[in-house]
Amino acid sequence: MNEFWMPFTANRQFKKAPRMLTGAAGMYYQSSDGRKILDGTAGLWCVNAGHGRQRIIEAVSEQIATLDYAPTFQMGHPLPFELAQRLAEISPGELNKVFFTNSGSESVDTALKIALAYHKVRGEGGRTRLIGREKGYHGVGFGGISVGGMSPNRKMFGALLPGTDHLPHTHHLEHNAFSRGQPEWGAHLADELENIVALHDASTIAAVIVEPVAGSAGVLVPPKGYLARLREICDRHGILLIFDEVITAFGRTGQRFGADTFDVQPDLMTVAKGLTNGAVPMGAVLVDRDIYTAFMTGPEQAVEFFHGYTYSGHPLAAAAALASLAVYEDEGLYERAGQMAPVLEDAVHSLKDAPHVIDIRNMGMMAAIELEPRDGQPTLRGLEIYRRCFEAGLLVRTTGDTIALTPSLIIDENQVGQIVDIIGQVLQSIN
Ligand code: PXG
Repeated sequence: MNEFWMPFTANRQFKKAPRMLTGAAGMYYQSSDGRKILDGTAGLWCVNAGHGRQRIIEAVSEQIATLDYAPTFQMGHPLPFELAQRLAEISPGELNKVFFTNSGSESVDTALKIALAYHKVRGEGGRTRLIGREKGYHGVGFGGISVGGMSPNRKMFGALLPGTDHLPHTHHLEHNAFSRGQPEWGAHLADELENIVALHDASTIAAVIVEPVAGSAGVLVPPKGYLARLREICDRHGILLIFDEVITAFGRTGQRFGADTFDVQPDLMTVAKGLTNGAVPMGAVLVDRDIYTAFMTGPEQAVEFFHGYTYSGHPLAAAAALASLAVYEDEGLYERAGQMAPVLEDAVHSLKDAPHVIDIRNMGMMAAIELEPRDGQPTLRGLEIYRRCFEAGLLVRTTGDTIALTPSLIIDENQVGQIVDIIGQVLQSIN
């Protein structure tokens, strides 16, 4: 029990009272004490089609028996080519070149490197600055934490990447509390990018990276018009716009991608999580065709981009991804997410008058309930709710004193009702 150094976990506390999951099917986990736990978080925002999907199990099982591993450096095997083509078909706009990674963090660092190298190959090597946003989460690589805006994830790790800057976040309860969907207030916060450009000069800025909906920070939905304004400013100054869709891709916003829902086209998009329904680690960067083309110069035998992972395009991951995408499409799960979104919205907003609630927000199949922190003890109320919900048979995420709900897209109305009932009861029962 003591040997596993658990990620993002209070290790000592957990090991005193472990919460162990031993099985999963559909919308439910099984816990080691034999209880059925309703999964309100799709694992960690990744099991979009629910657990234990037969088609994915079969695809991965067949693949491991056929070709367990093959390199993609100077060598190939069919599945990542097939998967890249599939992703190109469904991706918005011209995001039809695909670089494979093994996680969201690797996707982010890969996207940032593509952005820097893109400017370099075009003779604009002075564009080295990377702009993120306060409260942003872009994984835990050095690139991702440098553009990220979660201070606990940054402050222990030295100087980070030089030349980063951050947009202000958009979370202001005095203006946008209890918004249903996109807040009316806040598009002007995108204009801060103009100030950052004025400060550093456009010729030094390579890219801006944002989550269309900030997930880890507790479902911060972009104000109406905000993302379009970021796009305009980036265009005006030759800056690439990266959407980190590790959470928002594959149905989470009520359509395939956040870029579809918000109708704003990024130059690069990072994905992971739902790409394989969480079954095998895999990430990808979807890249605009023109960016890829800019690299395809020089002698044909020369490597164009010195980057990649042993497991880029891993056969098992690619098999899982192809099967997952097929499940999403064939079962109409993107449409279903769009249809269930108002159900989730109404359900969570019914908790408006529950004790401690200071904000409720939602977008697609994501919702958050923010609570007043206890005096002098921030996060403790959130932690207690997390524990109580688990005891009551419901898995939620809490980030600080915010409860995040991100169920699989297969959830039904009854289960949405159960989630909200349990949370309502727990809120009544704690101080
Ligand atoms: N970008 C975004 C937008 C993410 O949400 C990552 C990158 C990194 O992905 P990997 O696969 O390297 O973990 C993420 C990950 C939570 C939570 O509940 C969120 C994430 C991971 C774990 C927990 O807030 N997001």
